[in-house]
Amino acid sequence: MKSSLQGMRTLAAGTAAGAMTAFWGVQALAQDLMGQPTPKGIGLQPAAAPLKHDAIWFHDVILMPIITIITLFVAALLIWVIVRYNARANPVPAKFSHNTTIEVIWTLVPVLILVFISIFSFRLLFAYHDMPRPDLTVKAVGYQWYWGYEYPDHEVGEFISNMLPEEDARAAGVPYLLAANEPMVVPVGKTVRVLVTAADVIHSFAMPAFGLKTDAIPGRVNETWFTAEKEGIYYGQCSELCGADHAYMPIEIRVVSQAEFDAWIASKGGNPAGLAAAAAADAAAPAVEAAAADAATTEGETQDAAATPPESAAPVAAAAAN
Ligand SMILES: [Cu+2]
Repeated sequence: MKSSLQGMRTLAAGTAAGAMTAFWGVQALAQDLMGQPTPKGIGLQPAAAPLKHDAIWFHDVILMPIITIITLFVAALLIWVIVRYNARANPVPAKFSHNTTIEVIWTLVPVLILVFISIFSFRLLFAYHDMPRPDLTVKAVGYQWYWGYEYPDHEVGEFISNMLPEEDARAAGVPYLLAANEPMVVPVGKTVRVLVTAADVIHSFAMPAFGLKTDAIPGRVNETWFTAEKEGIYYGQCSELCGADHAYMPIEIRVVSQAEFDAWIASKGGNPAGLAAAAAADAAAPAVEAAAADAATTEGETQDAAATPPESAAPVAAAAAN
């Protein structure tokens, strides 16, 4: 009995040591790639945006220690019960079935652990909602099975981003299944507001290096944001099962310098002035709308206004038609 237990202990110690070596060995071997998954990697992708730093901190500093302690504690309890209270070691079991103190403890302690986690969890959630003033907006539309990107501030209409075919990806030395023929391009260090929606079924816009995962829902616009810290190529994928080619609609984001971004916008036939131009247009638009609204209210009943457009609004309507 004693020798078999000792054998088990040695085996357990050996297994644990082996597992730890494998764990740290993999950690040491795998130099995590920026913006894409690493073969044999087990950690989160390295962060390239503020939200991801916060998410990694929450995972590594708050969640993992709690998970580890609870797992070890429960495993130790199980082993203790198996060894100490089996039929041979404890032939006459106790007859009690309640213990108020322990019941209060095992109700309260998990509640307190969850409250503790929620403090940091909510902080992270609020950080996601607390978008700084965006420097540019990109609209991402999910389709079966590709993405469409539009730059409304820069007057770049929607263009389609498909997965790069295998031969092209191999020839270009980029990861097949992750690389796209038309990437989303954004300037480094600028806050990008991403408006996410879909045209057919639910998709999900996910970019691990930026800590993003936002559902793309038909008829709804979800909003998320990132500020890319480093130039480079970042890969993500649709993260909602959306049909047969769900695995073949990657997301590629290229983070480039402002000058390169402006050149890219120009090559797409857009206006590199971007938000400034859009703000000027916005400033002009409300004046026209207000004039039309004023005219409608002075006309009296809305039905009349709808039936016969007021004279002052007529030129606006005519201009819009032209
Ligand atoms: Cu999808």
